[in-house]
Amino acid sequence: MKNKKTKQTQLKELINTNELEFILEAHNGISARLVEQSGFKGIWASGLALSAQFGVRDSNEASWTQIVDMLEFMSDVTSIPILLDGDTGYGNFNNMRRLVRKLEQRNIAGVCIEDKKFPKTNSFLDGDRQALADIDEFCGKIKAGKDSQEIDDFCIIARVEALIAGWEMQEAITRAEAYYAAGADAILIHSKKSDPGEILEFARLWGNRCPLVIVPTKYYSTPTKAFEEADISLIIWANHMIRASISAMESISQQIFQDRSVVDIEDKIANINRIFSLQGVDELDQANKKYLTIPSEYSAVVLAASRGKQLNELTEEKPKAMLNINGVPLLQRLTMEFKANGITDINIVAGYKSEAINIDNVKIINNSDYDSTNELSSLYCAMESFTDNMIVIYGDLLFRNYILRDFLEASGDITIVVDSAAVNTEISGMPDYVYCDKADDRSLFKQDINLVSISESLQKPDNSPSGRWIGMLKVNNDGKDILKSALTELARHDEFSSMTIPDLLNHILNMGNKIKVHYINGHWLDVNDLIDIERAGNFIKTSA
Ligand code: SPV
Ligand code: MG
Repeated sequence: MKNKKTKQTQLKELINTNELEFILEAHNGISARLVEQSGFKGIWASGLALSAQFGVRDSNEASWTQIVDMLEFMSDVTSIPILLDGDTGYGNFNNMRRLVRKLEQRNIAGVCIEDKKFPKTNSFLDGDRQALADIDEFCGKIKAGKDSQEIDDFCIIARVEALIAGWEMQEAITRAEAYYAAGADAILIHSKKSDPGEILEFARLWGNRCPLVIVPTKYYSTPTKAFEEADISLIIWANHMIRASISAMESISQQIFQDRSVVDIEDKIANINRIFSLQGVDELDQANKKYLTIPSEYSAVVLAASRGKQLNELTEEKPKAMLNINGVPLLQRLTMEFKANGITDINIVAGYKSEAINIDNVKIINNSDYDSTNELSSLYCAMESFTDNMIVIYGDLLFRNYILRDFLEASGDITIVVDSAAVNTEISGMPDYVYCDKADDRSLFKQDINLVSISESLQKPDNSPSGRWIGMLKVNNDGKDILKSALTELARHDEFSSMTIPDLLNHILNMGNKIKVHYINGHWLDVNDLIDIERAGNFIKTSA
């Protein structure tokens, strides 16, 4: 679980515990994450490392806003506090005030400033020649920083560079006292010596007046126990992540260059999934599931097993669904329509002259008993391919593209498309009259309409139907299971071989399920006879 304390409080506590604590350098988002994952309780945003990763010198060549921008990335991906190596505060007291406010806004826990002059250079470069800041001026900077902070626990650490610049121990103590009196939360005493002598001496003289922070870069071989015994509060491992990355990148880049191949380095470097995990890809996956409405993936089952006898010699060599309308087979148009709507899992139940169906990227399911069976048997053959979101459609259907697009968005477990304008129009095939609980009021708003029954003939002359089913239905959510169980049940029926989809729909209703109706007004046709072919040709010309 994430630490609930603010990052500022975490840092403050880290500095003030009686235990010796450690923070490690990081210089960008990914290194910051790695530091946290290793178990560190804090991050040192090193000026040396940050400027190095930009490829510039540690001499205030990177602007302070560039540094702060990087800190924002580092802070966003971590939950442990970041202590910024703020060099000299990037100017005078006024720059320091602004820095503190900007750091707080980016949730940085504290800043360490050193008593040198702007622009500073790294302490390990020409240390002796580095001019120290005037004590009073530096105290003013500390006070200004403390006065401008709005978060109580934001830490300002004063770094004493007297020993680096070649001054006596007394100068270091004098400065530390002044900085502490000015409000510093801790003193960082720095040394460039390879033994810890002067640091341990300083600690002894300081006598725990306030927390002491050290950077054992040069005197790294000192056993940690010695620092513990000297009552040091915080150790900064100040540059080890950037150095580790330089070594790794250097050797890998040289090897790739020499080998002219990456085969031998593949196992030596992090794999791509490791990058994804450090970037938090899993969190985005979870968030996608929570917040993004991903359109359901639909499949389609197209019933195309029949010959279409009324079309005589036109269907001698191919099934009706392969009839060319203005040069393109009906099934081809249908698959194009599906693909335009993102439906790529297309299952065509073929029967008569199935070998003539030469459509790319579709699955052909054979109903070998097509001659002696009807629609439900074909649908039954496709049962293995049923998916949770699925369109079932006749293969001889032509419709304007908005019809499928809108239908896919309609809600309901099982939904059918009903043309409310086609009640009285002359039709060639089965009329499939639909009776609904509400007539189509043709409003622009979505209506909640339920199917009451569907029949091939007018039920009662005075009970006019609400429309005609066009031969398109879909299932969502539980709809697939309902459809499957109804189909399985009817398959045991003696008359199953002669049953149609309307028989199935009525059975589903009789089982106590609801079927929703999506009304349209024209803009479709099916092809049953020669007149239909002419109408279809015109339909395509006018819909284009
Ligand atoms: C840094 O990490 O940038 C520091 C520590 O300031 S040192 O490089 O030792 O000066
Ligand atoms: Mg630095």
